[in-house]
Amino acid sequence: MLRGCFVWVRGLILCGSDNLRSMLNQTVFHYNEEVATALAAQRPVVALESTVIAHGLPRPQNLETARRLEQIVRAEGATPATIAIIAGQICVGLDAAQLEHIATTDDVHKLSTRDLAVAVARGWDGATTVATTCWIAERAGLEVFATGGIGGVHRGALPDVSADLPELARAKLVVVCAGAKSVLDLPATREWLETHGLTVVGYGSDELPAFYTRCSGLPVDVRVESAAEVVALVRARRALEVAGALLVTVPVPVESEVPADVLQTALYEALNEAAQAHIAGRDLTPFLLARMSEQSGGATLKANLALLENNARVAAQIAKELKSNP
Ligand code: PSU
Ligand code: MN
Repeated sequence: MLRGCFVWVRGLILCGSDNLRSMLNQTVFHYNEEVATALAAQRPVVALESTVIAHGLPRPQNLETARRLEQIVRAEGATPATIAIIAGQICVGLDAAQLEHIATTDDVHKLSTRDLAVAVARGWDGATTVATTCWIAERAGLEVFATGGIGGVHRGALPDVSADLPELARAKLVVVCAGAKSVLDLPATREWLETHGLTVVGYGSDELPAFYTRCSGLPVDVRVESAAEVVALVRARRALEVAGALLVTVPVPVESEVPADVLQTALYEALNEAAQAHIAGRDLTPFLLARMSEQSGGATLKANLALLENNARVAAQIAKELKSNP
């Protein structure tokens, strides 16, 4: 079950830093066959994260969603690469048993940037956050990554800033998300993105979406209406060698949006409970998401599933457009 498929997707005739990169790929990353074949053939691939599966969604919806996201990417004509660490191996693309393992096993670690080398050294099983998925996807030769909502600056006195943000500032990927989670301090998160030079794209939107809702009152940097327009931005960024991820933010589909009053009540209840129970660090985000789902009678969960599916679809369309129009 743990056998990765050791297929080297980089060309053999490489020189200089490409050669080093290739050696790193060969020893560190384990591609499943579907992903290796797609990369070798220059076909579009979409990276998917696994923390949302292991820690962000309840069972059994988590495994169903993991499988559905992969199917949506395939239906759009791209290849899904769900990323996780299995027994200390960095897996780019999981087989059915590995996906089930990540979704149904209790001691799967939530791995952010600081944990990655520890997980490899200790042979852990771990789910990758946006931060670690970015780190891996970029080095594995992927260009597009779909997630739900990125981490950001949390509310409260302690400056709790998700490692997602600095990793996004370093990556060169296209990251498709529904904005930052409403549990966060959204204005502070927006400022952080601006300070670090991350371009925020609104996909059919003038405002940064707020995950469960379509609007935040905060502006995006540029609005686009199509995957082709995103690709035009990617090409300009590559020509200019601009660093940082291109953050493509897609509002949750309107029929799945959580009404503002339901959201406010659920959010404040969840934040209060987290403060009283001294929930902090890596446990905070999963706690808030789970409590809000209970408080809202499942409305936030429904929105979460809908936006994940929507983002996977948009990411696959962008990945396809990038390959069809090089
Ligand atoms: N968005 C979701 N569900 C999630 C997450 C984001 O809809 O579970 C996860 C992502 O993996 C993200 C992480 O990287 O939460 C951020 O956690 P933290 O705030 O602890 O950095
Ligand atoms: Mn944190």
